[in-house]
Amino acid sequence: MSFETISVIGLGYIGLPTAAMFASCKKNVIGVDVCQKAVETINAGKIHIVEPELDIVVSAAVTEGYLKAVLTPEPADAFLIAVPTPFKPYNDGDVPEPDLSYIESAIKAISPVLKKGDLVILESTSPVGTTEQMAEWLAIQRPDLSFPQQVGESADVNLAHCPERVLPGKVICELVQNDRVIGGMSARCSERSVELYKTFVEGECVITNARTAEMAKLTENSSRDVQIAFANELSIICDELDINVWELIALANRHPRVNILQPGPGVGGHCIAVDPWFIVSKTPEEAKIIHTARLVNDSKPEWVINKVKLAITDFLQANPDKTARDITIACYGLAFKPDIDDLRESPAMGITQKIADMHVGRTVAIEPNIQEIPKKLTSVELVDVELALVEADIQVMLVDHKEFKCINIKEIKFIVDTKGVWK
Ligand code: SAJ
Repeated sequence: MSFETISVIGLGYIGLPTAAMFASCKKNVIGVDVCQKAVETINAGKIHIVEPELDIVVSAAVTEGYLKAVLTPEPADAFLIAVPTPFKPYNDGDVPEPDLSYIESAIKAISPVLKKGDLVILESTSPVGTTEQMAEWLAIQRPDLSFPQQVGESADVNLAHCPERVLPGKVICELVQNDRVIGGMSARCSERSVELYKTFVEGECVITNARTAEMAKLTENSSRDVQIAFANELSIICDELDINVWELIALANRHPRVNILQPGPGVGGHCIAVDPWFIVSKTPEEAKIIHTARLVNDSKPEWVINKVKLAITDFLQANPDKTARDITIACYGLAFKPDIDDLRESPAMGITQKIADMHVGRTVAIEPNIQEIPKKLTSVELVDVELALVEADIQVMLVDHKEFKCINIKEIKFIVDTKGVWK
């Protein structure tokens, strides 16, 4: 059975590009989102998120009539679920627990329009066991249909987990070129999912089971988190031992089998700082390194703030005629990583706000990728590099944007450089 109509539930950073890619291959795509504004924006051929090239693909898909957005699901041959999997509210020090309520709502929303022969794919990053849970929810909603956990290969509806793995900023290119992990609940579920993705995926579609596919995605991001934690721990050790950590890592990486990542002010974004907790919350006794890496990376912003406090003390010792009120602190970069405008879950944002809260003098931020200071950042002015270099007494490097790499800081004495840009 071929896929003529494809529905994508959740039109965010992953769902919208995925919907647009199917539509660009002349499939009829029905995008579903609970946000009326997003639906209207997409139907006008525009986009509500920032991602290079996405505007062109969406505009063409809507104009040619292959993509439409709606609030309520309509019948389709395949449903891809790309909704958020955040944490439930938790207290400091507790292990965050995943909140699957968006997936449950999506399942309940598609249930009435589901029919024999349909394929349902979970794309959202999810704890191990979620695809099986999804199958149970569907079976409760639609007792008239059969599912793989009940009858295996002969199920009326096929189910699979196929995690997205694209890098924000390179989504369109990576959607096409990356290999895909396809975890079907039966061999038939996997085969049909491969057939669907082969519409636009040029990478290899590698088949496994649903649980392994879920764990594969969590493992990829946990691996990166653990490696960044190693680099962050090295940066703290080297600071103590008066060693330049960037020189050290460059030297160690000359070994043919060593590849250490880069330290920074902490780990941001929606994925790497989140997904490892899905492993830790399932297997708290066993996931020791993964848990510790999270704690190491989460504690780095506090370490940076302490460095800024030391820089203030050093400045006042060197300038006894001045008080803290006279000091201007410049924070370079607010985004969660270089050369993007995405401020979500950014350690640089948190650090800048904490500096502004603790410091009695002026705090300025330099972020070449945004036009105005975000509303949630209070008592911080947005300035350009030139002004910061002239007026600030302490320079705090938080994000290695390309614009910052050519700054000449030879004359500047009071620096906290978390990215090794001014090493
Ligand atoms: N970071 C460092 N040091 C490094 C590399 C990164 O401190 O050497 C920091 C960044 O500054 C940033 C954070 O880590 O704050 C995350 O950035 P990232 O570029 O590592 O990853 P994301 O969150 O943009 O995207 C990741 C990707 N996963 C991997 O590279 C394993 C992407 O492929 C996933 O699709 C995405 O998570 C996701 O959706 O899960």
